[in-house]
Amino acid sequence: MNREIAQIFENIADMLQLKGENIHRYLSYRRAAETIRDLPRDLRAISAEGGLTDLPNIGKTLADKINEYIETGKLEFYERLKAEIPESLLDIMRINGVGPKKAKLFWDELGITTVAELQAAAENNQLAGLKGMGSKSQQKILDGIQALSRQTGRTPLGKALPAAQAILDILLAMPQVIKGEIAGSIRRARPTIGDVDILVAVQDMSDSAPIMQTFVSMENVARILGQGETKSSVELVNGLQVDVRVLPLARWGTGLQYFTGSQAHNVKIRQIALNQGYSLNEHVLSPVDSNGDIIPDAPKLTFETEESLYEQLGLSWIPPELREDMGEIEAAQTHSLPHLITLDDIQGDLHMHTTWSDGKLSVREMAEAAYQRGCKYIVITDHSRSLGIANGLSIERLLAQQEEVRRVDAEMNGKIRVFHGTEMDINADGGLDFPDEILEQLDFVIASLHVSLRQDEEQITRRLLNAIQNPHVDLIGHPRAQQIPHREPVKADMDAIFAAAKQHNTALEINANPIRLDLEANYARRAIEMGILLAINTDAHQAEQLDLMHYGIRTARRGWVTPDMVINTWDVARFQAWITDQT
Ligand code: DGT
Ligand code: CA
Ligand code: CA
Ligand code: ZN
Repeated sequence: MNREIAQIFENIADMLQLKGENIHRYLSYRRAAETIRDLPRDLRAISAEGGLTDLPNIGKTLADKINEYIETGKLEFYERLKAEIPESLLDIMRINGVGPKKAKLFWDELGITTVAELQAAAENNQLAGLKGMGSKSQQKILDGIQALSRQTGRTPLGKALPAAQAILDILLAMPQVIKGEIAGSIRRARPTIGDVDILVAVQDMSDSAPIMQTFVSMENVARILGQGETKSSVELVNGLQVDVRVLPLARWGTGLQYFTGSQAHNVKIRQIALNQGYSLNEHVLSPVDSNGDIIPDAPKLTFETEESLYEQLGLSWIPPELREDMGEIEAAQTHSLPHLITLDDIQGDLHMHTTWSDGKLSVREMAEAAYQRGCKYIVITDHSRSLGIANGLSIERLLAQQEEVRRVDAEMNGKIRVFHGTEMDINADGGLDFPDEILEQLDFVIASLHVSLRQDEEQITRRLLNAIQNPHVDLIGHPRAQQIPHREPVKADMDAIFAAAKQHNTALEINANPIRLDLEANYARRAIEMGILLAINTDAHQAEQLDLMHYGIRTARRGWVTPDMVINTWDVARFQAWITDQT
């Protein structure tokens, strides 16, 4: 109880400071938070004795607030503040080099409410021109964000994968390199990455030295951690560690299998090999005797491909995203692995923003960009009215937008279909941001949580259930509302949510933006096992973000998702029939 209240007072102090309130006002909350944090006794006991106002830094007003929280589990004042100020701004304030004044400046000037948005703005050089800012202070903020993510120790897949690909491309361009692959947790598409593992194959190990020299001489290398014939490691200037391994082509299969992991998967694979009379390491399969000792003169088996290695062990080749010892080995033994979704299966994208709310392109430009990427249909889903910071649409603007969407749909002349929807906020009290008579005029309705994400499990669950049960809501957007790596998922009763989604035929999103990847794989897997439909969407705010779809696909594959369960793999006729059916 003490810790909870101290945290709330701390947040209130930050929010008041952000609002530019009088220093005495917010300091009184901050000092009270400190007092409470250091208290040796539970506030409830002190309150019961009527002793709250005897505590240092706590007067009548704050004592009343403490009592309110003890009695109701809530603080009206705090709830009001949260409705006014996005909580995610507090994370921004806490970045080294930001603070409340700048957080407010970025919010006012650029509508920035999350660390990820701040990072994007800094990377696009949007902060440097603001009042009191410059390119130096902009860089300092980027460093602060970097430091924050280093604290978690893991790098988001969305950062690690492009960095790894750029290095691999440099190596693949070398004449000595026959082929190469990103291995490790990136290949398995974990949402966060410890370090980058890259493998390259050569005809002969004498080709290794120039490859390693090129690798450690890259301009973004901050430190060389090791340089050898088979393995070199560096730390990049952004803090990411990269291991490159060189192996002979003849042993590519065993090497790639081993360094893809996961460790748990490999342990079980080695046991299967042992049961068949072989010892498996990253190089070869070696015949063993009945004691499990390697038979010295027996010929060793090498594998140029993973497929041939798995086949030797009696297994189907296992897609890397499944290699977590979550049942994939048993399924490979009976050759009953699922037929996983691929990027090619995707025909539509059901979640994107335009200049009507916080996107960068017009409806027409979005349609063109999606068409160029091979999309057969899209839904325009701008934010709804209560999300003022994202320039959410009033009912009037929503209806005006519908006319524009209809016009663009006609202009595109069947090359791509353009549907009209909304990404409607699920408000803090659980209410939906548009009334039913408006929703029923839309082709497709997404409902999403954006505010009051730190509510307790019961409140969050009630909000989600309320949206799922509404007959006009087709999809819950990023259901867990996490942001990688800074923001934890909301607390919610996922069993209840899945049961309701099943009952009401409401689909759940896998949001493909690598900051979200939400639903996470394990929940996606449970959802499809229950027969709940999914949609994998980019949530693009600009053209390039339409290219993020593959992250959603990777996440879906980690969740054993097959194409038939994903509504935007359907052709436009089937999709249209489904949304019409949904009322
Ligand atoms: P990370 O880097 O923490 O995101 O996760 P991974 O899976 O990339 O782990 P990493 O970089 O330590 O090693 C890459 C792969 O190499 C790992 O998935 C499995 C394999 N591996 C590394 N060390 C061991 C080990 O001691 N035993 C086994 N069985 N496999 C290992
Ligand atoms: Ca790794
Ligand atoms: Ca590694
Ligand atoms: Zn969105």
